[in-house]
Amino acid sequence: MSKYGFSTNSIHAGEEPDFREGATGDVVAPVHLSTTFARKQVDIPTAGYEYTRSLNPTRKALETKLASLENARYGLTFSSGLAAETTVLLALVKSGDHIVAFDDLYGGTKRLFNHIFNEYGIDVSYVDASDAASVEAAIQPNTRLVWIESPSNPLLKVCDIRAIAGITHQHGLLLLVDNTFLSPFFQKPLDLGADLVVHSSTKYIGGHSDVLGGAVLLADTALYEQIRHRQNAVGAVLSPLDSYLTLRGVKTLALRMERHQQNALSIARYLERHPKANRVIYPGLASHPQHELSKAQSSGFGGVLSFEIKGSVVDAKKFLESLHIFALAESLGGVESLIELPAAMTHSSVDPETRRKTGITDTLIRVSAGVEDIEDLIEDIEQALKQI
Ligand code: P1T
Repeated sequence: MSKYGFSTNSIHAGEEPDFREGATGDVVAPVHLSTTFARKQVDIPTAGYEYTRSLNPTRKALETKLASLENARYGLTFSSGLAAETTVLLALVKSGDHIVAFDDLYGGTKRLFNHIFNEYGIDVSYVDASDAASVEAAIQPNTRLVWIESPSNPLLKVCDIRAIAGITHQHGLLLLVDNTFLSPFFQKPLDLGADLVVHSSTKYIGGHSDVLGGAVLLADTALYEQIRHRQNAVGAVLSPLDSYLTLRGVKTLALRMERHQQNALSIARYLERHPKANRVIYPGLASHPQHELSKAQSSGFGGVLSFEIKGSVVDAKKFLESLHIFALAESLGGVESLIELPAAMTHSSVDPETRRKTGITDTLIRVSAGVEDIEDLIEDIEQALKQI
């Protein structure tokens, strides 16, 4: 583990200047666009590099950096969060296996389970993992993996990662935590007992809504080799230019996360007092059911909150379409504030009955607080709420 702090690692890890003979001492990791690497002798790849799908120096710099930020031994980066998830599943489960998954997950992750892996004989049970006992109750003899997000998307439910890791390991299973919402700055699931962390680095890690990517971080060598083998075999890798953009973005992660959180908390407090808002959900509010747990297992609450418009779907849409600064868009974690209607956008692939059961109502709005001036953000919300 590195002796340096989070910000120091986010800037320097994986990007130490190279002073060897012939090297130029770049302070920023060079972008290695070459798809292939020449060698002098048939049996000896130059510095271990053969072909960019297998290994690329720019991608490796990012993987080293992300591993240091999650206190992981190994990092792998992918062309998207879903590419990371797909590759992990290809490595960890086979036909006849069973997964216990949180019932509140990103809609695309549920689509991957229900529409793709189900067809290959992988069975998934969805449970409310914010109650750790329900995870244990769903374990079957063929269960291989427990898959959670904490906080979850879009309901910001928080799971007791330590407790679930305990249960998972008692049954000889693996625990995967999607840490996209808090980023390693606020939460390090491996330190809490998880076996694997996945990220959509499209979000806070990249931070600027200009690069799609995914990451897997872990400590176990055998698991790492399995996932790396599948990644190379299916080709789900992050490109050199996207690795560079992500390296550039992640250097300011600590600064951004502090501000995202500050703005999210201010917006949540404002909405809690507003007569046209209902059910404001943010783990940083004392009213959140797992506020104390969040404080115990994470060093912050993140930049995403959800709430309901007191009114109809038409009112919710009118509000969203009246905003000037908030972009009405999917995704989260960029410097710009984003807002969306999960039932119609990010979670439209989840069937309406499941949405209703899990609490994703048609008027639920998800906010990704950016890092703009908070006065401008509140004023924008205020004027849009006046339109309904
Ligand atoms: O979009 P992609 O980089 O493939 O990542 C998928 C993904 C995985 N995990 C979580 C928690 C996510 O939120 C996402 C992507 N989510 C959105 C695009 C969204 O607006 O919620």
